[in-house]
Amino acid sequence: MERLRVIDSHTGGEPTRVVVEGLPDLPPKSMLGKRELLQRQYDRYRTAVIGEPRSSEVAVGAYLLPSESADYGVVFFNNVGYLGMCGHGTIGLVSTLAYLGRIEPGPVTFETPAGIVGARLHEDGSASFENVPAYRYRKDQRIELGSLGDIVGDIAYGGNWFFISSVHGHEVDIARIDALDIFASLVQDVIRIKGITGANDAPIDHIELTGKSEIADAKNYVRCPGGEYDRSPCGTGTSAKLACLFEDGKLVEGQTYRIESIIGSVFEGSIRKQGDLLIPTVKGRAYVNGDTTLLIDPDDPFAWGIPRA
Ligand code: PYC
Repeated sequence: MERLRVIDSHTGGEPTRVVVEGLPDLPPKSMLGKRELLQRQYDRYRTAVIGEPRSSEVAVGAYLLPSESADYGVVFFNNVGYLGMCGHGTIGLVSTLAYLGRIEPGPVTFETPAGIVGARLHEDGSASFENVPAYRYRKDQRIELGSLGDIVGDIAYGGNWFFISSVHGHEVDIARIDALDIFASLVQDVIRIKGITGANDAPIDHIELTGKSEIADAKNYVRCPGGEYDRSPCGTGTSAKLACLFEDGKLVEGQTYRIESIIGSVFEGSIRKQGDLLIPTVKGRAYVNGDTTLLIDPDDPFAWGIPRA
């Protein structure tokens, strides 16, 4: 029987399951190398940890790994593959390390496949992270949706690739979640079919629809690559949005921007300039809600998860 110790948390409603013990040895030094090996040789761990029947499609996983260039290494993954970075997951990871007694309030660094991310556990239990540089790749990209007309938005990077639109004709409200899911899924399909990409042909795998908020500066609906919507305001999506606002002159350096998720949780973000680079900081709060040992029983036909259609 294989055993994996996982710590569960949620950040503004979005779950993160951190694997802290039980993974096989991953010899490559960099997180990019470790991610490639995980993908090629050990993908069954991803489906065992966050797939059904143990977990759910919405969960994001994180392998906590040793790093030579930061305090910890991390590779994030979801129901369909691996992420370059994950903002809510980073906040969840900081809370997980605090729960394990491995960090005190103060700074901590992570090596991710997207680059080094600095984070901080605050005295009040909240956490923030200074992300990899964010940028807008294309402004006002028009996408034709056939009989539904066109949608215009920005293509931007915040550790993952986003198509971000605030003029989409939909109310960003949890009561409209089915319509938002169907619409964003269509936008995602058209983007893929038309070959619209980020820089260096990177797939745009997150769709971000922004609307009005009564408690923050804006409200976010974000569709993730596996078809689930982010319950949090999305840390990498917030980073990409901050870069677009900054480029449009709607946000100045150091100004706090508050963004509400589709379920009402809030992140705060701001931009710092470093030369020509835009460095976003995003702050939120996670709660640890599980400390579990997963058992992989060789007799269990679904020990490694239920294969996705
Ligand atoms: O918070 O960056 C994020 C994120 C990406 C996918 C789900 N959450």
